[in-house]
Amino acid sequence: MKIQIDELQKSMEELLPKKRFLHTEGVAYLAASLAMCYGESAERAMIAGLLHDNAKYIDFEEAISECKHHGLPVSDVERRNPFLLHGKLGAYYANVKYGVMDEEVLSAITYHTTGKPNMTFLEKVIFLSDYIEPRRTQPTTPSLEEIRIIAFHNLDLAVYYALENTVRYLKSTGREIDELTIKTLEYYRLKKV
Ligand code: DGI
Ligand code: FE
Ligand code: FE
Repeated sequence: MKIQIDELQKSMEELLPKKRFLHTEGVAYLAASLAMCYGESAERAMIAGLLHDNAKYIDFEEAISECKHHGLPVSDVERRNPFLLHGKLGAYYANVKYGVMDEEVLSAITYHTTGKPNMTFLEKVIFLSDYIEPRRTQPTTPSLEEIRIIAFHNLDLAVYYALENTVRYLKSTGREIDELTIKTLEYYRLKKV
């Protein structure tokens, strides 16, 4: 089955609150631009971008029970921070509700919040586009403007800066950090030197 981007876009517009839909579109177009910049498939990037937050508004109890129901593992950290589940549950829905069969697209959705070591091109592009899409405004070091420029020259370095900022922010607010987030940061820190 051929995925129709226009239809996905319409589905997400109906499913998501306005602000989240605008973020979703921003991620999709930015991911497509990065794919073009690096000579990769803009279509896959659009599909992954459009679907990456499709499970964001499932309530937490339902997300946990949906995961259990469909055989998706829920770690202790995820049970305590159930919003972390919207990646893997979103990938599951991308497959069963929206007909996505492409494993790389599904994996990019699964890991878009924590990242993971040694990501594929598409995994990196979705992880990063989520962080630097034009509507994001959070203060970062280097600044978001700088990370945006770096993204079009050195994807791994931009991923590292995005993660470093996320972990710094999570530590400053005393939030629990998933092991995968830490492992990803360590992986890209070592890659940088
Ligand atoms: O869904 P979005 O808001 O577009 O973006 P996202 O899926 O990347 O989620 C962003 C939030 O996820 C951000 O506030 C940082 C947080 N996050 C990323 N890794 C971890 C984490 N939060 C916790 N508690 N632990 C993590 O390891
Ligand atoms: Fe998300
Ligand atoms: Fe997002």
